[in-house]
Amino acid sequence: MLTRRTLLAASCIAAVSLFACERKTEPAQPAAPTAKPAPAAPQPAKDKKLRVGFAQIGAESDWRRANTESIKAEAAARGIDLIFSDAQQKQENQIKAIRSFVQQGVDAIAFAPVVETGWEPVLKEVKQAGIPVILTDRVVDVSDKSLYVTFIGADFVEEGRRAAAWLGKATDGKAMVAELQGTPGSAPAIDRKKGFEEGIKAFPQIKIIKSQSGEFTRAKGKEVTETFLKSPEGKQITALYSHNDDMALGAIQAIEEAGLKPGVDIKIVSIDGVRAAFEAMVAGKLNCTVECNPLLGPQLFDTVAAVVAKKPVDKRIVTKESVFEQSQAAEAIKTRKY
Ligand code: GYE
Repeated sequence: MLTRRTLLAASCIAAVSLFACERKTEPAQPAAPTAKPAPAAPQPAKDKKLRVGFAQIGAESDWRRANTESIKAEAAARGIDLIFSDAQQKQENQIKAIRSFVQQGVDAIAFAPVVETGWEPVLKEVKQAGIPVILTDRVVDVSDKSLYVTFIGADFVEEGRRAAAWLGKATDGKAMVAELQGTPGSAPAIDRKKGFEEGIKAFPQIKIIKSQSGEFTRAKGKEVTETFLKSPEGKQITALYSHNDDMALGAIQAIEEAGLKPGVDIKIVSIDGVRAAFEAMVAGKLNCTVECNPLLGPQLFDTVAAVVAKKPVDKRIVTKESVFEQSQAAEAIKTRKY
């Protein structure tokens, strides 16, 4: 016959965490066979394992993979029950995931919105369910700002300005630029374009002569650069501004295949600061990367803890970042964490 203790032990094995296991064994006092089971004592809130739903965009770039890794590792380190969903670049998949988090009654929902618009209906549902929403990496464009608690992420406009400032300095204010944009409608694509255009105003002889989306991926970055180079204006291109490193790495391949020297014939500046970009700088093929930090896990879960504890948090949490040039790459690569 199965004793109560055996049953508890079995449920412990099934339980995901050791923590949950320890809690379940606590009331396992030898009970008289005739005694009614004691009503479960209400668990103090602090003992409850936090459940957080995270709706990720996908795995389009090294940046994104580092971001996912940071979130998963931090949740595991803190004993948080993370329900992670990968939307494969589709807003509708993110919306579905968010709705399923609501059904599962999570304590908080976090997500990186693939595009800026179209979030009101689902965010209203989440608000009605009383679940706090934390945006990471990208922001949403909603008129009612109470639909989310805070947005943790970089200042993309500033990143674009930094790329422009570097290019102005490196080219003596003269360049014919081809631009690789990120995912259409996404906050980083919109803002990095805006910041760069703003920044080059200080250099009247810097002109954007080609601009198209490479969807933040290496493959698309390569493909679009090939068409840039083959176009009638192709020969005039002296610089490439890419909204992320992955597209720049694809562009480097296209430039080499066209018989040109990336980093020399065409100066390249991109954004993110992933390890592969540092390697390309060490090889002399990329000139500059503007850092954008993907390691948002610790900040995200600090914020979740504060929000769940009903402590006030800032509406906007900006991550700190710098700019790396080719000459700094060999040294800086030693301490890169992504
Ligand atoms: O720059 C790009 C990624 O939203 C900041 O998304 C992020 C961007 C990042 O795919 O590589």
